[in-house]
Amino acid sequence: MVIGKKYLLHNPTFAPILLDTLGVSFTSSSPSRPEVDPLAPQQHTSLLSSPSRRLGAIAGLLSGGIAVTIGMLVAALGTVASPIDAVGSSFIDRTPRWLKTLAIDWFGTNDKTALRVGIVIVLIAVALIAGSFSVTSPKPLISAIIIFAFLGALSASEREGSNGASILAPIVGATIGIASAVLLLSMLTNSWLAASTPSPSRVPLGWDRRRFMRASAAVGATAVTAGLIGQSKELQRVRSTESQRPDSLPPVANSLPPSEISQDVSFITPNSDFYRIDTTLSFPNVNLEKWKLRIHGLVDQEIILSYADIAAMPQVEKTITICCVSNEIGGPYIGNAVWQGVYLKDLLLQAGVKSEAEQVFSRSLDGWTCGFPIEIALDGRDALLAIGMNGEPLPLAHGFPVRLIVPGIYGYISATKWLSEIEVNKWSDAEGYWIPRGWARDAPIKTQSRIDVPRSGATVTAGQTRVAGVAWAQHTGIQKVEVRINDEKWNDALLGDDITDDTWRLWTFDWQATPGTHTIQVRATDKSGYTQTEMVTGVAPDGATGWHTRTVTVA
Ligand SMILES: Nc1nc2c(c(=O)[nH]1)N[C@H]1C(S)=C(S)[C@@H](COP(=O)(O)O)O[C@H]1N2
Ligand SMILES: [Mo]
Repeated sequence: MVIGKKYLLHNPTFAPILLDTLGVSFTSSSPSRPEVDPLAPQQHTSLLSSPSRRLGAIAGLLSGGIAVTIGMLVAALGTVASPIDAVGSSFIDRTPRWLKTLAIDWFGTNDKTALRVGIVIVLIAVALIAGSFSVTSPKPLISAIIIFAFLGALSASEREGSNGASILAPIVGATIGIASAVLLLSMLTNSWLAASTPSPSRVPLGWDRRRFMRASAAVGATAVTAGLIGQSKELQRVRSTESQRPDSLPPVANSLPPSEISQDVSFITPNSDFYRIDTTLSFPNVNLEKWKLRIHGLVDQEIILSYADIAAMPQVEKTITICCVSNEIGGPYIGNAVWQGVYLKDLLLQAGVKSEAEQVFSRSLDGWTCGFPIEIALDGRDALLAIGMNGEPLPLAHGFPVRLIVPGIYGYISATKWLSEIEVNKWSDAEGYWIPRGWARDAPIKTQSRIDVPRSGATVTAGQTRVAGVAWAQHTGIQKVEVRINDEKWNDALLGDDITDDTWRLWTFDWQATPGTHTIQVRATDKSGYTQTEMVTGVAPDGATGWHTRTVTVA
């Protein structure tokens, strides 16, 4: 683009050809334009309108860019989400179910990066177009900047934890953006006027052009600098949250047996490999000293706990497999970890749950909410207020300082990360984040199984071949796993240790592989006697069903 810009500036006659080459056409010019005096009255409009639009687009890009990066900088200084992330979060909140499912299908856990990239592409496109239409009057570009600033401020105002800086960021950004737009466009208009006034000397045009370029460079450099400072402030913010994580966890009362070792599939999912699903674009601010968990609502007495209070309570360690309702058959959004913390039930009993209570409704520092039946919290299962994951304090991505872990129900109704509040209430009092978005209110985890080995796309050599994977039916337990090849008879797989009913079970099956293409299928039977249905359903509204099938080629 820089080359294009220079080229256009120095060769106005050639501009339409270049624009055509770039696929941008503002004039109906033909490449074989006859040699004419470029300043002849009947020619100069068509000749010069193209390059000036191009320059307008550059002015649009630069002033839009500086508006965004100054907005990012102000937001970072105020330790709030950047205007882009605020708009992104508002977009996430309004994403219809089909689009959310599509985004996860296409981009997986990169869906947030995809969203950010999408927003930036829209901004760039609008800036270029608005700029190109602003050569004669800056109104289109100024309007576009104001509209986006308004969107940014509106989105920021609906974010949990937003403050003055959230609203100030898009306003300051827009002000600088508009000033830059006016500055650059006025120079463009001047150069345009200079160019269209036949003059024996081209000096005024050259002078204006150089000024425009210098001003553009200054705006561009300021934008990049602001962006870089904003980015480093944001990294600093995340690091400062990270630095509040204690070095170690308080000791636990129970100790778990060493976990099963398998070459094929890991029983415990390391934190670095653990799936991450949430609606958060940037980690919420955590101030560990000030952090308080409030347990209130339909209880006899409200409880307020600090992190130190929770850490001082008797600690338990439980191995629990959690999974996401958006996990397709065979999908990766499931993980098994050793969670450390305190029993949720103890705290609820301490608060005294009133008989009319129906729902344990929780809220996070980023404003996300969910709720599950009070019976599940009280029926004796290992529902935890967790502070540790696999021997270390909860990582930021997994909910530091405190999260909920409830065996047997999907994460979207139970596993609140960055927990801030638990309210015991009635179903009619509040709905969790995903419920009005079309997901089921009650969502026990469905019995499922997955083939992990042979990995998809792996080349298998004929002979004895290890087929392996995991099967889960949290809080019911896995009783049997069967494997079949090419729709033949089902064979019992060998099951790994039955640690508790709340974890997945590893399984293996030794297969005499013969050359050719084969399908491998798996199905699990849980301890209630239920065998996974063959019927394939999608993830919405309460989890996918069907048998995981993998096709392999044996050489
Ligand atoms: N604050 C917050 N907590 C949340 C979510 C969220 O979007 N925000 N997503 C939930 C969902 S849908 C799942 S499946 C689990 C995932 O936990 P993980 O990211 O630690 O694997 O967290 C739950 N807790
Ligand atoms: Mo989820």
